[in-house]
Amino acid sequence: MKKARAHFNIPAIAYEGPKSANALAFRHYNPEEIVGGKTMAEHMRFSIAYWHAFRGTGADPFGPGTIVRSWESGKDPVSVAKVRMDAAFEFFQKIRAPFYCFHDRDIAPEGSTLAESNRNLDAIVAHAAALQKATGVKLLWGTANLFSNPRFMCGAATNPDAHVFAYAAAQVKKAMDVTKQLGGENYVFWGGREGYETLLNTNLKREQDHLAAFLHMAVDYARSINFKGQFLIEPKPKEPTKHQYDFDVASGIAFLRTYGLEKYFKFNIETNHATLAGHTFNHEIEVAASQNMLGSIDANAGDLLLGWDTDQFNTDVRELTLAMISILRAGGLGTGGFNFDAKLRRPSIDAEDLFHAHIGGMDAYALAFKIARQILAEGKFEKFVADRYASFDSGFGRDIEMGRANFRSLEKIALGNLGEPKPKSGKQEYLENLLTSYLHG
Ligand code: XLS
Ligand code: NI
Ligand code: NI
Repeated sequence: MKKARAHFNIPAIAYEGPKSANALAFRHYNPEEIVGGKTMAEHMRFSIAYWHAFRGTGADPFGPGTIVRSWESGKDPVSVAKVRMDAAFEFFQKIRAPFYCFHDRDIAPEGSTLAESNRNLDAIVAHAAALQKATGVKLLWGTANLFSNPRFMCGAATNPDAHVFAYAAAQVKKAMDVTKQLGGENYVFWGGREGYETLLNTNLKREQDHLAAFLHMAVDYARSINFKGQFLIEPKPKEPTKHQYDFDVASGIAFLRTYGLEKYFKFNIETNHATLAGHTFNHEIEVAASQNMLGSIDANAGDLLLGWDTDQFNTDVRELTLAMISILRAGGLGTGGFNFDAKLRRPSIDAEDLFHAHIGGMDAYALAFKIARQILAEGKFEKFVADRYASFDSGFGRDIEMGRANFRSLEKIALGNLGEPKPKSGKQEYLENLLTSYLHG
């Protein structure tokens, strides 16, 4: 492949350490640094979200895009998409991200028929394969956009029209083919419009049955093409629809179990979706990890004062440290990674802002990772929690956990000579201060 011209007037980002005053350098993320026998790049598995970084325009419901990119020109949509992809891979390399993620329609323009869309996709996927080979950047996950086109206004797999269901099936089939072709390590299902606006026009039971049938077909198809990537459900409670079926991790688990799908899926947890569901990021990670279903992370943040998916870059080291503790305790993300499903604010129109945004996110995650490792190595919180449940380690507590106790045996104990249970402090304030001491000394 001939050497493409540079689209960014910015050199590759270097690690310069916490004292660096260079805003275009990493202060905490050193991709080559070895921690616990692996490089930081291998631990973090950072990924760039194509849709935000390379299709984001700054548009919002009150006005059109503000962001104009120098590479957005060409004689036809497919050639524009190729140049855009050249710029994207230049960015992936310069920001030192080993992975990227996409929706089918992010990378290639939709045609006037499905067959034409597939042809466009094939042309761009060939280009992506060559760029992946030339740069070493890999595909963390692929997915299908089943929410932008008006045909999906009432859902894809949960659409009341079987024709739309069939169209969505064909689109996911193709998206899985290209994800496999590009060596994608996971495949994501985010049900953007798999929900409802009003129950007045909705058969909730039938829609959930249809969604399950769709996911079973996806599992069967993956098997038939020998696609080994991990399937991930990305829960979100609302937006764009008022109620989405994959509301949060807990309802996702219940859904998967109800329909016999739990063996095939893990969760892609997005910070801002957790908070929209009324949970913390950490909560969603713990719920998934508790069932061995923690798959990957869509790394972003919401705004405390806004009730929608603002998809901001997360620089809250405290929140990320808590998340990292749970992730590390669960044994990491496996084939998953930290994908920056985050976008620039509307007035952040410079190409350089893409760098500032991702540097901030990567540094915050790297710092949180290191603090979390130290916290786990010292084990103070672990010990506190273990002690708190110690009464279940022996005696009748152990019998309860082992299924050897029942109401009669426990009544005998409660009526015996133990007296009243003795209240013990939960020590939340002490623990919060301990966390602060790790964060700020
Ligand atoms: C939207 C979702 C979406 C998924 C991929 O809120 O986060 O971007 O990550 O379809
Ligand atoms: Ni997401
Ligand atoms: Ni989102």
